[in-house]
Amino acid sequence: MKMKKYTADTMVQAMQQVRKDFGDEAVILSSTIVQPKGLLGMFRKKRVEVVAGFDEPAVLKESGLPSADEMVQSATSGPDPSLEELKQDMREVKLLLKAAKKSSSFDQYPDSMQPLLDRLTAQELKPELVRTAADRIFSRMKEEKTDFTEAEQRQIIKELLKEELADLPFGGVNLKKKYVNVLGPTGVGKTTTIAKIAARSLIENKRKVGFITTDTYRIAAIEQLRTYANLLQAPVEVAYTADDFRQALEKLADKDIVFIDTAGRNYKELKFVDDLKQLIDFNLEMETYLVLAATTKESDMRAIAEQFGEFPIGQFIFTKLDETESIGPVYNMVTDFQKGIAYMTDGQEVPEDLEEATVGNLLTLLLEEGADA
Ligand SMILES: Nc1nc2c(ncn2[C@@H]2O[C@H](COP(=O)(O)OP(=O)(O)O)[C@@H](O)[C@H]2O)c(=O)[nH]1
Ligand SMILES: [Mg+2]
Repeated sequence: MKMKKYTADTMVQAMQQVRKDFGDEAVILSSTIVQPKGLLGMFRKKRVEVVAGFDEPAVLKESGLPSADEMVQSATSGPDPSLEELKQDMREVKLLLKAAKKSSSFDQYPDSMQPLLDRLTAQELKPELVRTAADRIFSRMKEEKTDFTEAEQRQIIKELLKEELADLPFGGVNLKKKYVNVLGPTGVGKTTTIAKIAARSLIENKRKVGFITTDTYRIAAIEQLRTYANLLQAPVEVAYTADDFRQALEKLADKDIVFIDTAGRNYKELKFVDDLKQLIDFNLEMETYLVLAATTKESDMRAIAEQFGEFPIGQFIFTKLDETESIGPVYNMVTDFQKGIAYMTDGQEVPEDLEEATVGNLLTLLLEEGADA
């Protein structure tokens, strides 16, 4: 077997050289990322080292990995390596292959950046954004000719992510609009969340609160809202029709803030969109929130947000942050749909488990929560 070592900037370039010399039949025996040595080595590009071979027996082609026995027979030049040595090499090759499969595509950045990049990837932040962040950190390091601690790197990412959120509204009810309306799929926590917000408005802001529910599909849903409202000694009006809704508005005329609960329906169906538009007067001075559970798959959240595109959604509310480790999708939704967050909730306790959203607390969750540095 002929073997040759290649060094190149990227794996693709290395493979091109291999193919030029050996054609498509070449076997890659090992591939290693080489970090240039020395203090400033980290600022130099990493190189890829590939050992390729050709003229292997058929068995090898099938297995995809060179077998030690075959290699002993085919190693024609130089002193014969012992079987043990070859077996050891084989194990290393296997480990390398495994590592190559697992490693992120962020190999070109210094080792000191890997923990943070791993975290952002684990958070399921968009890969393009992680790469932009990585480039920014790395170019600052090069400018200042110094390595940064993880805390310093986090600061740079924070600035970047903050810029992306700069123009979006964050924070909860401003108490200027009388009506607060929550939309969203079933079970995400709409009813629980308005109970929490209402309790805060009553207890902290001393506002007179009332409720209207249009979720009349299940008796239990009305009872659930009544239970919370009773605790707050606040009235609940049930609206089955647009007329009921208008009457409810009149009955609650003396309230400072009125919370409107809705049923989760499939708003891809135009009929439900129309029903809700008929029922609720969206021209009122109203804040309309789309409630999403942070536990929902990002692709499903997107589909839901699109479904609700017919409604004048001002901000998102994200619930169930206590039940997920990855906050990236929350961030991705905010930037992609260009909507800020009013509240985030992290538990079932009313009214405790509710937090007004700020850019700061979103970024803390994303970058710092649970981090050991
Ligand atoms: N773990 C967790 N559960 C929540 C949270 N918010 C709501 N829930 C629970 O989710 C379930 C559905 O809530 P509900 O308010 O009835 O959802 P709705 O159908 O959208 O009105 C209930 O068991 C709530 O206690 C949250 O932030 N964290
Ligand atoms: Mg409900």
